[in-house]
Amino acid sequence: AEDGYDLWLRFRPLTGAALAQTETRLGSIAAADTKDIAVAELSRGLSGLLGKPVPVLPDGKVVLGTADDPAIQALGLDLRGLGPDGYVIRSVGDRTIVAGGSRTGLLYGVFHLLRLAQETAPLTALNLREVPKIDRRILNHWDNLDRYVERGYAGQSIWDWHKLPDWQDPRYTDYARANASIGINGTVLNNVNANATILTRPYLEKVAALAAVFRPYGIRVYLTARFSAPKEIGGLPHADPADPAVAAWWKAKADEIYSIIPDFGGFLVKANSEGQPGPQDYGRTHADGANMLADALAPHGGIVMWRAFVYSHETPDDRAKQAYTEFVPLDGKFRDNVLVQVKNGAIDFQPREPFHPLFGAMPKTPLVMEFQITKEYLGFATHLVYLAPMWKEVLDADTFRPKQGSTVAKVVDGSLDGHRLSAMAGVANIGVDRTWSGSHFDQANWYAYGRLAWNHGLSSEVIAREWAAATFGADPALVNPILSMMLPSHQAVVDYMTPLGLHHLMGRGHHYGPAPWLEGGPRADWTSVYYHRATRTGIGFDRTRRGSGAVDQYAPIWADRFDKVKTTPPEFLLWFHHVGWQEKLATGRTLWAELLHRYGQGIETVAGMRRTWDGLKGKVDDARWQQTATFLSIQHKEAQWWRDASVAYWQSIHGLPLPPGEQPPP
Ligand code: GCW
Repeated sequence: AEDGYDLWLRFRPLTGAALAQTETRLGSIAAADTKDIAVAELSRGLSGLLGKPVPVLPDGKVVLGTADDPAIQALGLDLRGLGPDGYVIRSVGDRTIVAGGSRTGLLYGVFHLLRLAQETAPLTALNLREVPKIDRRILNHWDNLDRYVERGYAGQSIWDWHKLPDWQDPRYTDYARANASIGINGTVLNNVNANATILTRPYLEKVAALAAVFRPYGIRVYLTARFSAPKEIGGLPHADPADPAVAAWWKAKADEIYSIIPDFGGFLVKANSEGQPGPQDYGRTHADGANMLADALAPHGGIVMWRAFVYSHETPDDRAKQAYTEFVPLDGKFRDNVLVQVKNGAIDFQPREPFHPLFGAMPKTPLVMEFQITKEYLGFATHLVYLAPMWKEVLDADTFRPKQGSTVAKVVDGSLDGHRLSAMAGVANIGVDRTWSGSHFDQANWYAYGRLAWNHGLSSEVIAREWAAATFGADPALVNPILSMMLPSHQAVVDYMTPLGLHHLMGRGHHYGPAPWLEGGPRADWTSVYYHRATRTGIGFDRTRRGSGAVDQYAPIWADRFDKVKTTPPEFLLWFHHVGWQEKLATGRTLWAELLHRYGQGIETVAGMRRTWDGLKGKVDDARWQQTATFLSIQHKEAQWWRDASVAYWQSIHGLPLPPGEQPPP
């Protein structure tokens, strides 16, 4: 049965013209090194597509090699500038050459060729050259050592620490294959809310075993380092970065790690955020803490990714402003193997946020984009939400720093400020569920993340097409309707949960379902009323110069635009402004009527997705069809729940009747 375990690497037999073409063009393989993993992957994929074993022959049709293989050099292709990860795919006569800058690049090239074959794209006259735009394309697992995954909706962690290092679950290899197939080349194994135990010798040996499984696939491991580890597992009285004994402990720890994992990637750190320990506990700065770790890793080529997701209990200032306030003064103070990791928006992975104002504001520091693949605030695994459009919106945003055309993507890929290091991080949606991701369509978000980390210039639609063809089959009668469900799904969730710039109205703690009424509790910014500020007369967070002033963390051109209702994009209206319920918007509706309209649109889009999926019954295998149909019905019900709960609550505040034409909930 189709249970989703194979992800987008299904390789079910082709038929008709696609089969004939693949057989003619890719029916056999030649390789300088027949033991290379790229040969194994190509042969596995093609054998599936052709429904029979694909031979490896001296004069095979598909020629695999790296730029330093004499057989490849003899072909006279231009292989300059490929770097280790780049590759070329070229049709030469009746042969197809795949040449990688290294074995990793070759592996990526092979997966690209397989993708073309799965998509039933033309396989003649191929002339492709690919080099990734970002060097470190990393997954962040928020996996605890007891296998609980923080914000994970796909079951337990796939890391079975108890049985490692001796037992290496075959699933680890499948994980590596899936990641390599989309260009992911790094993984942080443990939660940013870290447990120092992972840095003890027995656990490092488990980590080394995983690293050994991943290495042939070009994937390095990284770990989250708990800042207080010297105290907790090192026997030191404190973890003050200014104390040479603390620095020496980290240095020895780094040496130990590299002695068993020579290609270890480095550390990710969440410090002085949400109760985590950090340098500020000792009156030091984020830079002091990051630099100490960076010095320990530098001799081995390791890096530090220091998170900017900080906000403090004691600071009464607008939470959206705090990361910028703390980090901008530190620009230029970090070692050159430190990167600062910034979430796409300034609050917290909301269905939609304006780009984080730190992008463009720290030109001397390489910034890592942190996206959340797991759908914490997005309905978890049962809501079908394709996230590429949301990520693209942020990547394509123009920071106007220092001038027009300075997109967030160019900040992150390092091209704007000439940084040597560049990285993107995606908080993984992976667990032991048979689908890996909690649902069939959530696999698309893992896939899209990898593809965008490789090339942020790809469109959401192109990525969705690739994924849908590989996952469900290349027939346009399947792919087109599936795309018509995926592409509007992000706007739909924004509309039925938090339209017009509303944010953080989800239930406390779990962040599932509507709770705009949330107030009280330990801290103001863990309530909903903090964010929507609804009163009898109006709603929205005033972040203008008359309010919190957050607008001035953006380049002047944005600041001026966000400062006025008229020039604020409607999708961010209530993010930046407190607006009267009865105020007329550009759409001609009052704000109250516009909210109702948007809730309704979101629900209608989901209803449309259901109808489309119903039309695919019989065209998709029963198992995947049934699960998706059921999940869509949950999503539909919950979209209505979001509207009804929100509307009832807003009415309890302002007492207005429903706008004409709107029906009360049944
Ligand atoms: O989004 C919030 C989550 C926390 C998470 C934190 C973070 C890992 O609710 O679960 O902790 O962000 O990103 O550090």
